[in-house]
Amino acid sequence: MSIFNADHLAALAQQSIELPSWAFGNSGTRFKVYGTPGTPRDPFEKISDAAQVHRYTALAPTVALHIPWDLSDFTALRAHAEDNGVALGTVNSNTFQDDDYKFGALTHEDEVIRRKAIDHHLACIDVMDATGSRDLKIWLAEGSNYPGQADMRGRQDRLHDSLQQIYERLSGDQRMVLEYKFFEPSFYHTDVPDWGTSYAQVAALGERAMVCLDTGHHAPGTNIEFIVMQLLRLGKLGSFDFNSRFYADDDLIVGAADPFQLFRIIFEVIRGGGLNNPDVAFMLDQCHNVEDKIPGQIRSVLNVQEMTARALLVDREALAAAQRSGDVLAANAVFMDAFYTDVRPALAEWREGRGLPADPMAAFAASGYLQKIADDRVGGVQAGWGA
Ligand code: PSV
Ligand code: MN
Repeated sequence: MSIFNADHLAALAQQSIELPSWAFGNSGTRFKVYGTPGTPRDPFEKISDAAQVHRYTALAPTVALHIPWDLSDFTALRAHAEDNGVALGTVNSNTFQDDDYKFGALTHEDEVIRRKAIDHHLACIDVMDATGSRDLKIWLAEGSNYPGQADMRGRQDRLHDSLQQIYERLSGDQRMVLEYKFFEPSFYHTDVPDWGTSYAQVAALGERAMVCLDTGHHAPGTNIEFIVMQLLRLGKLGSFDFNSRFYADDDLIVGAADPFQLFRIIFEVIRGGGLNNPDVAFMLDQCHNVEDKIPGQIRSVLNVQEMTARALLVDREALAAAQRSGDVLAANAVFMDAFYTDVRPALAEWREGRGLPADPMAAFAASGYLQKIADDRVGGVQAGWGA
């Protein structure tokens, strides 16, 4: 008999995780970006690679784009995605790689530069119209490095005005999600450093503006699942950027550094009604600097699936009873029992029953796809940061 009941299986069958197009390009640190044979040279090849992840896992039906890295003929890119069994997802804006933005973009003191940054976001919404994407994700690299350098209050006011202009351009079911990050590239103050600032800014806009929580964007030791709980409680958790970290914004494979944290986060998602809720997008935001990119993404979505399965196994009734009676150790034991359950054999069996490979990592490795793209993709410039 399976450890999963029908409700668990229905939840697992519905799960979908969006992949970042940039995970398929080369990436690295400020010291070195390593190239890999077969790395995509354009957005079309990135989509082809992303489609492999969905093919072996049935977990990743959409791919997020980054503008301008993925600028292309979006009608053709959309058709290419559909031909490969996936769809285009969240559009990410980029105001962090242009000289004009050294002192800010949506917060800039200079109205000409601020206008340019707003217009970039309006152009991203044009892209969403062409791709059929619902969400515009905004992450801002702005802030300052030295006390006294910037008028922090004035920058919040300009940020509100800029976001308002962008928000007004959204139509239909389009949404904006505002991502926060506590530091980097600015080291003294950041204009959207935490969930509270993101919440304050999006709450001032309206219902279609939400918060994006990137799991790598908090100070070490932060109780991220508390933030998840609070944002769900407030109806403002729009999306996750999943990844894991040992130190700062490491962008490692989700669940690699701290599987227990991922379990705790997903438990709060389930408890708060956020699992398989279209209002809460599950995305990855990762870089594969030293490992193969496609298997890195397969491993990532499987890690999310595995921790979801474990979190679904928490006996919520027993937990509530223990909490009510003040039985600290019993409550903790109920929680830990689910976390320590090895769900891998049951998931493998369930996958096979759905016509999927029991072991997607092994099946992809056996397919020869990595060798094929290494042989086929000769010449051209490999995609990486900046393309
Ligand atoms: C910033 O660190 C971030 O998390 C944002 O989501 C960006 O869009 C992404 O990384 C890619 O640079
Ligand atoms: Mn992110």
